[in-house]
Amino acid sequence: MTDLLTLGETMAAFRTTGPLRLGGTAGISVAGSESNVAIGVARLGHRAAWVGVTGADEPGELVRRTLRAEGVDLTWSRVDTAAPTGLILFENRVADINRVTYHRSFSAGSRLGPADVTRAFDAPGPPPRLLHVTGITCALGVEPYQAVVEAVRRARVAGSTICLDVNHRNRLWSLTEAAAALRPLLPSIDLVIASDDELAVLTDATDPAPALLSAGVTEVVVKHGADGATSHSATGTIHRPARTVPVVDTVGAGDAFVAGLLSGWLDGVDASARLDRAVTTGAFAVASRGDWEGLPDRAELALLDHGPGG
Ligand code: CKP
Ligand code: MG
Repeated sequence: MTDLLTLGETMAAFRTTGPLRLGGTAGISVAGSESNVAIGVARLGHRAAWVGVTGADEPGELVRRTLRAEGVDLTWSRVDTAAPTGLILFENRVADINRVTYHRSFSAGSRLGPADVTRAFDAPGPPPRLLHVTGITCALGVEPYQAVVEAVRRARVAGSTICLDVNHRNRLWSLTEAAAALRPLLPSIDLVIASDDELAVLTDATDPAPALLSAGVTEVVVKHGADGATSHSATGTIHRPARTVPVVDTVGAGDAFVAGLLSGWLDGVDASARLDRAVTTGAFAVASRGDWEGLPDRAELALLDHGPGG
């Protein structure tokens, strides 16, 4: 049985230590919000599956090999011979500030469509316990958006819990476009995750969390960056401060947070313990270079409480 099913685009990632125009060396890895979450959840011992498309090329092999090595199920992913795997460049400028550039137009990843999702949901066996979708996949084009719509529809019918991370990306679409695409999904969403500034994508209300709860969402989790996170639900509001760690690389921190939160959900712990785990996994990502490389396994979760000496 799959605990968490997610879908999206994963790219080969090049991390430089300075401006690319100066040449030099780059670290090569993979990046993609949804697969970051799948990796985070898999490291914590849950069964995670990623639905996505890669090109028949070396970057695509890197993506597939990395996800497989991290224990992510690729049964419903596929290779498309007609388009290349997308690339993402992280050029380190100063301290933890990166310039991010996508090379993902017409990529294989953007050829994800509803048929990919149908194959996943038609597979024998119980449906996934959780479906996780993000605004990034919706922003990739009509077909990827339809894939998300279909995944949400099928998950609803199957009784899976559905999580939406707004994950707004200005480089991919405008706030208005994001609002038009994501708001119609809301009646089917159980758990919304957004940073403060992303809530306007989902509602025009001056007090967004209560408005989303009245629209039928069960829990709204708002990330405040260095100021922690807040969970809003019918049972009340819970706040957790961020954990204090040295800031090395903030990219991927949102996904790490989501992985911790969803892992807590899969374990059946309460909202307060879910938030504790989310700020902990988020802190691991902030304190390590790379989107997902520093994410903890089960035993490491307590490291920030006790330090390496235990
Ligand atoms: O919101 P986060 O910083 O956690 O997301 C980072 C990911 O998918 C990163 O892996 C990148 O590839 C992306 O978001 C993206 O498409 O921007
Ligand atoms: Mg994010």
